[in-house]
Amino acid sequence: MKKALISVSDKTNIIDLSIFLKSQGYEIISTGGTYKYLKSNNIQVTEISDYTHFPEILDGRVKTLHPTIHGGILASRTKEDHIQSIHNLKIDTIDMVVVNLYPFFDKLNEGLPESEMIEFIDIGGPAMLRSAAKNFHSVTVVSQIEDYALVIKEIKKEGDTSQNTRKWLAGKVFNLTSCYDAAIANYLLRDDYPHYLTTSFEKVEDLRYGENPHQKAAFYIDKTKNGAMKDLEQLQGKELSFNNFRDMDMAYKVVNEFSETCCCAVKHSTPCGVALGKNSADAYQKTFQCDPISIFGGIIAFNRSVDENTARLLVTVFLEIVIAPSFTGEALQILSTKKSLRVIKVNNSLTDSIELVKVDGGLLVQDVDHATVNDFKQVTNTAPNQKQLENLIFAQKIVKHAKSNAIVVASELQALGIGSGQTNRIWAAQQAIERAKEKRTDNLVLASDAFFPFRDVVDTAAKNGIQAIIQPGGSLRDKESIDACNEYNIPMIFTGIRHFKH
Ligand code: 93A
Repeated sequence: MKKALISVSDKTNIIDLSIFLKSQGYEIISTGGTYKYLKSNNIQVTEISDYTHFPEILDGRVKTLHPTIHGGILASRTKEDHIQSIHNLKIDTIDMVVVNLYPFFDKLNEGLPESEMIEFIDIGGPAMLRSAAKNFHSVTVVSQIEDYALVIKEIKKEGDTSQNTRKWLAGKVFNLTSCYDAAIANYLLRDDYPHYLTTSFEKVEDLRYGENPHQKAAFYIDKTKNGAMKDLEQLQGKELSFNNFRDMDMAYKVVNEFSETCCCAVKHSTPCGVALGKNSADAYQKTFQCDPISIFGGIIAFNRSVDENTARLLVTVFLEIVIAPSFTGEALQILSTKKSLRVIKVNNSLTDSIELVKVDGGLLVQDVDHATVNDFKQVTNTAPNQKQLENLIFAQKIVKHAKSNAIVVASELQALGIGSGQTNRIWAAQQAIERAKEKRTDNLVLASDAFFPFRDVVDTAAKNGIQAIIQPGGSLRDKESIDACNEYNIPMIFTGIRHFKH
């Protein structure tokens, strides 16, 4: 008689699977809770303690950790001596293991005390899953509810699961258990060792392709916590691509720098327009003006609801994505006229405290650049006035998100020129100033992601009417730049915080 061991925390659909297995002649063995549940649903089932002749002990901490169970799962059906050994010990082979682990992942966001969290660390479940997965040549292992249907379908059709399916299910087990262990490790180390990272990501979907069509790609989510990109709701439009995810992430991070109403346009992972406004429509218009060319096919993010007026403006341009925390009904109706436009609602705030950079054969881990300027030093004879100061801080928050070397020129809480990704600072400054001046020439301020190695940026800024400068400072030649500012009577402030982004 074939045997299935069923031990599930989440009992969803387990009745259907059990009824099916019974109809196929399986004997079902179950742990306490699962046993009671199946029994109360009139399914004939053997209790684990009757099967092992050993009671569940330590409040269930030890229920399936028994040689009768693991011997029955792990014995190789093709090895004579394995079969002889278990026969001598009166151990029967187990053909299927259906386990759904203690819900450690789900409990992570409930803020339980550590003593309670520890009880959600499943030991026996992963042990059975791993045993069964190792022996996938002979054993079917089911670790996810969504796979019940596949198993039922194959057994119905062929009398058993196929070798390919068993291998796939086994692979998924090790993906799950490594993820599960990583979540536990990250939980225990979270406060004192935040960089002692164990990755705990689960693949949620294959993407059509990666950065380019010949590159395969997929999207993974962090199993250990919530996050903005993890909790997206696509309200309309084409499937999200690899580049879409990256750009959305960046655009959403920019608008989240501000408590005021903000809009950001991103193209090729680079902000090409950012502005604060009286409302979303106003912020969008100002964002659009920064670079009416690059915004074509761009990603637009808001930190406020998108309303009817904003939607009317958005549909006049070809855009890839609009992402926002909410949309009014009227806005959605207007946006729906653009069939392929992806409209994305974000249901979660940004949560990451660390970020990862893959290098060949390794991984770099660092804190997210959450630094904000709340302390700055006036280094010139004159200080920026209040309006200049507001614009300097605005520009400085944007320059943080532009690839280095980066310079942002802004006015009226609107980015007018974003020079980024340049290998020397003066080029970035020239780009930013040139673009800004196409739009306006008064009240311009300039922000730099890193210090000025020479006075050339100040000279160029002065020539082009820049009225105030913000930068980290820290160069050996800071004095040259400060002297230059004083010559031109341009107020400059130092933040002491560099924002390289590579
Ligand atoms: O406490 S355990 O780590 N020790 C075990 O021996 C064991 N065996 C199965 N947890 C164990 N399980 C888990 O119990 C399973 O992974 C499943 O999540 C749960 C099902 O328990 P019940 O059937 O009593 O509801």
